[in-house]
Amino acid sequence: MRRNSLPVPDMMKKHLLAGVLISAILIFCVTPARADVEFLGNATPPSEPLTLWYRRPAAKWVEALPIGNGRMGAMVFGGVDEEKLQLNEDTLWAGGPYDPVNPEAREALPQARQLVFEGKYREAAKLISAKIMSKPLSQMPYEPACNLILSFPGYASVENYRRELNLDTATADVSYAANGVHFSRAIFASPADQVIVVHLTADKKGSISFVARLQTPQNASLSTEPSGSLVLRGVNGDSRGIKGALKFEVLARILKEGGKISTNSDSVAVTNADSATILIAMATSYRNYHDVSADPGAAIKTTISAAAKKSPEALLNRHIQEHRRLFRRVSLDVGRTDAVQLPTDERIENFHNGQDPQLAALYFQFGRYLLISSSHPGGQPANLQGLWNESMNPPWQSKYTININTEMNYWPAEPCNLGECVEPLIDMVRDLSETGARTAQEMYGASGWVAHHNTDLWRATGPIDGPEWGMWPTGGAWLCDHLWDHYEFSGDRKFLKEVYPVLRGAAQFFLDTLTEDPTNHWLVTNPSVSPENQHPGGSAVCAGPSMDEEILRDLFANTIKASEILGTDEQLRTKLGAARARLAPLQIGSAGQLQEWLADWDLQAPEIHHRHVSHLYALYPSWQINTFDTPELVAAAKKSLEIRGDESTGWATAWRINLWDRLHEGDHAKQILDFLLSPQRTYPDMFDAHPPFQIDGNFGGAAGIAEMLVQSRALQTPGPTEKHEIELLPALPAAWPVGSVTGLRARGGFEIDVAWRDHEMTAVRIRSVGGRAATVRYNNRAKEIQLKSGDAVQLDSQLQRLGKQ
Ligand code: FUC
Repeated sequence: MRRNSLPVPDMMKKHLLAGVLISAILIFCVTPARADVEFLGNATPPSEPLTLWYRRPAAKWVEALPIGNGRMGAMVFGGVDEEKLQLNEDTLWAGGPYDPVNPEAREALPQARQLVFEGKYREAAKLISAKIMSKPLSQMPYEPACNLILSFPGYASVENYRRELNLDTATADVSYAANGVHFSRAIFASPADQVIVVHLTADKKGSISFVARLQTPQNASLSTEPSGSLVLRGVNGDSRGIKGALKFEVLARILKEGGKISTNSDSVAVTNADSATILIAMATSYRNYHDVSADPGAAIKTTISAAAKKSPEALLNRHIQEHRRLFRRVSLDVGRTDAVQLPTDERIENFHNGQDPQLAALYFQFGRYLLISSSHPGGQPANLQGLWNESMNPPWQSKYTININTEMNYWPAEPCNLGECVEPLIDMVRDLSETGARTAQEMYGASGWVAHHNTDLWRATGPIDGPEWGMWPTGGAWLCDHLWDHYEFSGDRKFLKEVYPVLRGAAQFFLDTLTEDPTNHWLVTNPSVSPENQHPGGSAVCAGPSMDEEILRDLFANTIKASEILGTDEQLRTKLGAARARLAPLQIGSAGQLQEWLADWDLQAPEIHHRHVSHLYALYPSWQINTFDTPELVAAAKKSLEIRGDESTGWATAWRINLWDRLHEGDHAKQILDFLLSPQRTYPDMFDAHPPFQIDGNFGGAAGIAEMLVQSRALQTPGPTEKHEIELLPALPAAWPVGSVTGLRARGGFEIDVAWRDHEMTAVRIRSVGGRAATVRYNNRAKEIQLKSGDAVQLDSQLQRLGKQ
């Protein structure tokens, strides 16, 4: 991979010396070399309670604050001598279009299957390693674009410094006073105008001076434009033999009121301005996974010119309006104490004291904020770090790990009323159904499509990393849950019709590849793994791990249901029904646990506390195990959870919260949430510590809080009829005796506001979005409701009607 090279274009060379001299003088004038700034006085806490805030600039990346418009993101450090915005663009990944399928795979598969069925797992893994794994063995990393650095005149001391991220306005603000002048910085990534805006103001005219530069680890060249713009043009990195095929461009235009602006070869200086605004736009040549012919320069020039015509206030207003359209749909109140007056890092340190319920609400809304900021229609889905990554070689390439992590990213989306934010994921699944059809054909000789345990910008679908991780054919099938759920939560039949071929293709692959297990004659996946968990046979490679059978039970049921609703594919429906009946059933093992594998291996596996709890997919996110219909399996799932333990990596901890919610054990779930929100699993900027940073824990944690308050499911009744159930406060923790939530969504297309006091529900308002019927449950009571789309009903604690609205 090429890094740290900043070739200087020829035309610039002759101006270089002069440029360096001017730049040195400017930097010297406005940035005296200074060690530490002294921070005096205590800023007052922000008035908006949904704010993360701090008394010092960020010293580390996981202290910086994330902003994003779904496509472009920045981590804002908020320094006094120097502001740093670490910038990302969501299509800037290494490599170019590629097909990783191993041409030897298809021939080797029957032998691998045979070895697995004979119990020769190590030999199977060896063969898979040699002949079946993809080439290259890894996928492409997500990469940073550059840093914007603003060097300010130094100060020996500043007063009342405050750095914050207001979740309601989606702005990062910095303010302080120095030499009697009060300075403010507002930074936001606008989805409305497709620019990142840095707006610098002071309460005394002529006080704004700084030098702006861009720095990058990419192979790129920097230039400036006399109008006061910084321009970075580069190409993405190569990786694992796949050549970088993307061009990218960053444009930062600096505008000021009053004072002077001067430009040299690699920086722009503003001196003694009254205010200044920096507009940043970024783009790559990526059009889609097989087309990299877009013109990034043309696109961003137009964007910046349009934004420059608007005042900073207008840009801010348009940004806030678009953000609030989504953000304000849901409110959560679980109590508030004086702890809200403290900076966020101190609150995280103290959370274990149990005196700060509002921090859980802040964490919940931060999860929603992160999803809005990292997954906007038209952009890429949220990856392992959402949108925010500073490294050319991030952990797990910051890609899409689809054996849990990407799915978890989207767990809060539908219940937390952010259905639009799922669109990038749906688009990705559509792409995967194309690339995965090639993989299905070339690798397995099968119809339909398949994706293994990871994918990247190029929608690679082959098995990677090694058999223990990658030999898992069920990633695409699991992603299909999110397509079905998007329908369930909205009732949008047009959408269902559009994505039905994707569901059908995923199911068809398994009709072609499921194999009869010689002992029980069940239809099983082979070769596969129970994600990343070794069994006692010396490998993770196996046949029919419980998770696969569970995912396929849902995929087949949802495809059957969709075909019934759409009145199509009757024959396929029959085939799917027959295959579904022959999948391996859920089994209870000798310790009373839910079996993770076909054999009762759980207690002999090398890592009984393993972070993945794949077999518990049946309890959450699926509803195959639930407190209403399957009491024995509920007990078995609980036993498995107890064996696994509560504390794990970030996302694995978050999964456990949702699982205990489904067991209706809110106090247990809350105890795990307390661990997730401790400094061991939450960084000062509230990013989830896997560790290192991985965003799935944030999203899984937010989903876990929603699931304490409202749960909903679709009953799989045969035929085109649809039946739904909504449970109110199913796992309310005792620690939150009073509270309310508004705007949560339920399957069947409902919007729910619910309030409680003394641990009891006081009232619920249910508004229909999809016009379907549902059973509402609270405690042991149930009530049938049937509302027209747009109508609402209010019920009391006895589920008696309070009046129609
Ligand atoms: C899976 C997990 C790891 C990590 C990685 C990105 O492999 O087992 O914990 O989250 O994905």
